[in-house]
Amino acid sequence: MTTGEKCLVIGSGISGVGSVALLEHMGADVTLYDSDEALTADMIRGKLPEESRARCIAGKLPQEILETTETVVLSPGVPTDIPLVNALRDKGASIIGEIELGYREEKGRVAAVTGTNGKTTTTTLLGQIMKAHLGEEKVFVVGNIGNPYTSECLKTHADTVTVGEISSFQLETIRDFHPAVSAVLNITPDHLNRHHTMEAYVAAKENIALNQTKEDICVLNYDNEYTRDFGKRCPARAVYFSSLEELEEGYFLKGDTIVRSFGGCQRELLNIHSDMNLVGVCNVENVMAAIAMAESMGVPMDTILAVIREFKAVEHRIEFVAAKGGVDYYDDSKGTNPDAAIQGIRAMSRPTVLIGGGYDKGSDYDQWIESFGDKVKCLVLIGQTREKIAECARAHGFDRIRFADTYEECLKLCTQLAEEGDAVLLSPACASWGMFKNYEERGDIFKAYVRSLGER
Ligand code: UMA
Repeated sequence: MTTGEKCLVIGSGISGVGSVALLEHMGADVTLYDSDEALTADMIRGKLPEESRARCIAGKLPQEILETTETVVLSPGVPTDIPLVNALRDKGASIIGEIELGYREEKGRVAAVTGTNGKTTTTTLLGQIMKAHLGEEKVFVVGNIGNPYTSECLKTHADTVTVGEISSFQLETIRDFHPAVSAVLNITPDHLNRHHTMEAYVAAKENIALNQTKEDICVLNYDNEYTRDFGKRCPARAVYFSSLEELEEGYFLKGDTIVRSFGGCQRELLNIHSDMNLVGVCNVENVMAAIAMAESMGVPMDTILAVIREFKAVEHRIEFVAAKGGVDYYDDSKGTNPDAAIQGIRAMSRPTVLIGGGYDKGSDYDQWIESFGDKVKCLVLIGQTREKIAECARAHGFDRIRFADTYEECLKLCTQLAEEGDAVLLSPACASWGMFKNYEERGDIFKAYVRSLGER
């Protein structure tokens, strides 16, 4: 980045705001643009610190900016193939994402987690392990988890570790981003309206290892066909984990025990019931990935295991909320795609009233419906996808379906339908967009409702 370089940041969410501050620190001439017609330049300016001198533009981008921009920083939510981005690319502008920009100021080591599901839990756990090892002030947890990399990268130095949750959106626009250890937890269909094809989605995920070499580690799920296959082509040294098979080299689940096996030497690490507070096979996999990553970052096993024993579920991820009137309520609002929602159902051990539906990401719901088995006693549907899901459910012979027009109505209906001994699970298999600001808001409203319920 040269002083006075003309930079255009697209998107005035938290990534855009972080990018503007970093670019100004680097001496760039910055424009912050947001295509949302409902915003005004003043509203965008209001998101920036007072000292910012960035130009703010809402709605349509003036031709002059299009012509003169040298570097474009895309927020994750901005597709890389929209006409505006294509036009900027055609004019010769360099296009990067917010993660790449943050990485340019990185001075320490980086551990990066991607995957369709489990990213937040694994990133949070790994962050806590690294903090237990190095001290709070030497670890930064950034990325899709909700903390922009650009807001933290200037604090890094040779002894720090940055743990990043990196989405496929963010991986589309990296260039030099180079983690010492990466992980691809699993890949199942998601975000196909953005990536268009499964091939493009997989390629974006695999970008996490783009700049890695055999000196680096890439932790992969042996049970997922995409990630197992990637191990054969991955530029880093692949380290596998499996919840289904005993591995000669790697980490695996044997009965109720997580085992580490390398060089012909096996060690039993922990019992998944007595040593873990998390439920579900997906969490066993997340824990194995975090162990593998932490070990390769030089953390002693005793430290790793001590943190895992204390670690509680991440908010909104198969999170136990409360038992009311003999009904257990779980918030899995982060179950924003069918595969994540399947993990939610698998983790239930009671007849379950399930809340589904939301924003349409172009997902197929067949496997999710098939995973209901006898466990789901009723499916309560809300949002844009409700008819599509209901049609799919009926095609699979599942017709215990109820519709709700509002979220409030949906929550009340679930309480009426659930009997003592049942569970109510919010695990919608869809994004929250359109009805809520984000999945956190959807989960928070659910939890507030549950906590307000009396013991009937
Ligand atoms: N915008 C444009 N032009 C466009 C599209 C969007 O100007 O073509 C504008 C919107 O009007 C809006 C702004 O961009 O004002 C929003 O930017 P953004 O969607 O990138 O949102 P941020 O607030 O910057 O949050 C992003 C991530 N959002 C997305 O990927 C959609 C956050 O992940 C992430 O926590 C944050 O950066 C920090 O890294 C959220 C997410 O939903 C949690 N992620 C997806 C997921 O987990 O499934 C990938």
